Amino acid sequence: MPHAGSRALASLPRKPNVKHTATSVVTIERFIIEQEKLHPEATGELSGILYDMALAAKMIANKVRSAGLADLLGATEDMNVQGEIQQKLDVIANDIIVKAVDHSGRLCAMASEEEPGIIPIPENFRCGKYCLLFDPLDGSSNIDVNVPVGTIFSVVRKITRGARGEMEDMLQPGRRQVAAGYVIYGSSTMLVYTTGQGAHAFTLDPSIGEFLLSHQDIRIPSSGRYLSVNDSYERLWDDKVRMLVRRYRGLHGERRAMSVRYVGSLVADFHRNLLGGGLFAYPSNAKTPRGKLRLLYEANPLAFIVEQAGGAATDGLNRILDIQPDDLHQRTPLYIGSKNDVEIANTMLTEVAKEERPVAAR
Ligand code: FDP
Repeated sequence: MPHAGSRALASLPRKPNVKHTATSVVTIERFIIEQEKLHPEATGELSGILYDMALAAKMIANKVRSAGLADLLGATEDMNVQGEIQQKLDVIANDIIVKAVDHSGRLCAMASEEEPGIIPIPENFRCGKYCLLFDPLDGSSNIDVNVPVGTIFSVVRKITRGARGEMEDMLQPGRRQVAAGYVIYGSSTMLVYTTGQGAHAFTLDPSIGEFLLSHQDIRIPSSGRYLSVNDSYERLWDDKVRMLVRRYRGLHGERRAMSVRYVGSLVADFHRNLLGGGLFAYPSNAKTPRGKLRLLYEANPLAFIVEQAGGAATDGLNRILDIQPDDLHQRTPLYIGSKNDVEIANTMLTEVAKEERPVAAR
C-alpha cells in the first residue's frame, strides 16, 4: 500500500506541526482508508498491520496508565537478549503486540527486542508477505518513575521464497521499509507513522478510544534548538565525539549553543525534536563501541520517519537507512533529527575518519 499524498484529505488544513482544530474528525482508520483508495493495486494488508498496531498501542497505553495501580512496575527475574533485566511491562507489551498481529495472515515473521530469535507465525495461521520488527516498550528504565515510554515498529516486505519468514527477510537495510511508526505514552498517547508519503501523527482521544489525526505531513525544522545527548558518557567518548558535542553546545564559537533536553526515552526525545527541531545523539563510547541503540527496530524506523519529515539520520559516517544489517539485534551509533544538525555530525566525523585512514588507503 504505497501511499501518495492524500487528495481525499486535501481539504484538511496542512500547516506543518500545527495541531488541527478539527473541522472534521479524521480517525486513523479513515486516514488509512482514504490513502489506500488512491492505490487500486493495494491489497489492504499493510493497512491491516497499521490498524493492528494501533489496537496494540491502545492496549499497551491502558497497561502503562494503570501500571502503578496494578502493581505492574518493577523488574522480573529474567534477563532479555541484551543482558538487561526485563521489566514486567516490557514483557506484557511484547505479548500484546504478538497476539494482536500473529493471526492476521499478513505477516510471515516477527522480531522483538525482547526475544532472541525470529518470532514465527504459529503453524495454525496463514503467513503473509510482510515482516514486523519492534521494540515493544522503549525507555524501560523510565517505567518506574512515570516518565514517557514508547513502542517503535518497522515493516519490511518478505524477500525469500519459502512460505515462512527467514532471517534474510529481517536483515534488510532500512531503505527497504514499507512502513514504520512509533507510539509515545506520554501526557497523551500519540501514534506517528509513515508509509513513505509523509509522516503523520494521531492523538488518542481516551473518551472515545480512537486515534484522531492531529499532525498531518509533519515537517521538522532544518536546524533545531535542542540537543538530546547523555553527556555523562563524555569521559568514554573519543576526542572527535567530544569536539562534536562541544560544537553543538556553542563552545567553539561557531554556532549558537543548543540547549540540552534529555529524557532518556528515545521515543520521547525523538518526538520532541521531530515536532520542535533538534538533534538526538547516542554516540559510540568506550563501553559500547558499536553504540547502544538497535538498528532494526529503533534507528531504522525513526530514520524513515525523520527523513519523511525532512530530517536526517546517520551513524556518523553512513546514512542509517543504507546500513546493511548482519544481526537481528545489531546496535548502531545514532545522530538523528534536524537536517543541518545531523549534517554537522556527518561532516565532522567523516573528516576525522578520513584523516585517520592510512595514507595508502585514501
Ligand atoms: P532504555 O535503556 O531505558 O530502554 O533503547 C534504549 C534506551 O532506553 C533509549 O530509549 C534511551 O534513549 C537510551 O536507552 C538511554 O540510554 P542511557 O541511559 O545510556 O542514556
